[in-house]
Amino acid sequence: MRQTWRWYGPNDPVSLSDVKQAGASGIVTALHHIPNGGVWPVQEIEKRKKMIQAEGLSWSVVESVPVHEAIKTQTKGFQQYIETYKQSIRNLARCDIKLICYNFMPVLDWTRTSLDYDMPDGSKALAFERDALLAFDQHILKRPGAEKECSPEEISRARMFYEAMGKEDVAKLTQNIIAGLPGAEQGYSIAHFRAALETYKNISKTKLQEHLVHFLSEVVPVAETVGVLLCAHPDDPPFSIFGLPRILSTGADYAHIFKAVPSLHNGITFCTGSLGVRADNDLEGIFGQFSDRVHFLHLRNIKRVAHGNFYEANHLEGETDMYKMVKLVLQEQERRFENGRADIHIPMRPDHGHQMMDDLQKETNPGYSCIGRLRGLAELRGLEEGILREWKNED
Ligand code: DNO
Repeated sequence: MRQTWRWYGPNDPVSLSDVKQAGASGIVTALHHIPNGGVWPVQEIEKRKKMIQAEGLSWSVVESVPVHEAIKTQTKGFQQYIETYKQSIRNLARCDIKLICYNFMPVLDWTRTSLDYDMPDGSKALAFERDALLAFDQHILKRPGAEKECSPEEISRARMFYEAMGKEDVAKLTQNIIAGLPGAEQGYSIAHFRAALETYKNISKTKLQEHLVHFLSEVVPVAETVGVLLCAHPDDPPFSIFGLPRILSTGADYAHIFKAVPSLHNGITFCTGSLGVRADNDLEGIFGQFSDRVHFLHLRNIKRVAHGNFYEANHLEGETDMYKMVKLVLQEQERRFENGRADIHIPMRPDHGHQMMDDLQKETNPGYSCIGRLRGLAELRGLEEGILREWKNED
């Protein structure tokens, strides 16, 4: 696997030199200063690329070129935003950057309710608690109809959760959910968030799927022409929140878009953490089904707890059997080698490490502190090495 690391650009408290010391060789980044919907200019891409190369690293994956909300809702100007997206793909290809990750989650990118969940070893993790989300939805946001989507038990649990909160807890939960986690293109105020949810009032799951398929049928041919691989990140969490439709949460969801746009340039960012939240997602099965179009890997782990809650576990712990997963990835790489494919080494990155050790005292991007990911990367690298060495010995 190609060992990569997400870097948020020159303002990231984790420097490129830190990344190099962690042992990664590839950088996963984006031009976060270009507003969503704007073309990524060649000059800006080149500038960032040079900065990365100056440290002896290379820009392996773009995460993400964001998809504008107008494209997801097919509202005013969406066709123009699709054209803009195509131009960014062409510009990236001109700079020889050929792997682009994106997501198609309505309104919010990834969502957590707690960013400092206490682990028994003293480190802090990210977590999602359903009662907290419902308490926010029903009592802070006061979304009309929110209660209709819940069972009476859930309604009373959400009320109890809300009633136990102080003013500061309310502010913190609100901030965690709508202010925008690292990598999210947008943060919201309550009023702004309500308005954004309204734009999905008439968008069913089927409609949103149609919008994604339309987007893909436009951009994938361009990607194919210039040799770019696109890879869709799963919904995180992989179920509906705030009554919004979700269309990339299961194997069946991915099968739908691959059937509609079969090109291998239409691929998947295989995120074991996002997909793993659902007990009904058979990760090894889904990987097997789409292995030839897995262009990028997020190898993190989560632990499911009661009531649809989860926290982010250490990379080798949690629900995903990382040993089996990495073995499947390495088998896929062998297949690619045998088939003469150019993209043999699939880029992978550790993800959402715990905040631990010195990082507990520092201002860090939630999920993206240095030491926790360093641990994750080291564990994954060791696992890969062990599997490969064992295979060699068997020969
Ligand atoms: C969170 C990330 C996501 C991801 C985007 C891809 O840590 O996995 O923000 O980058 O959803 O577009």
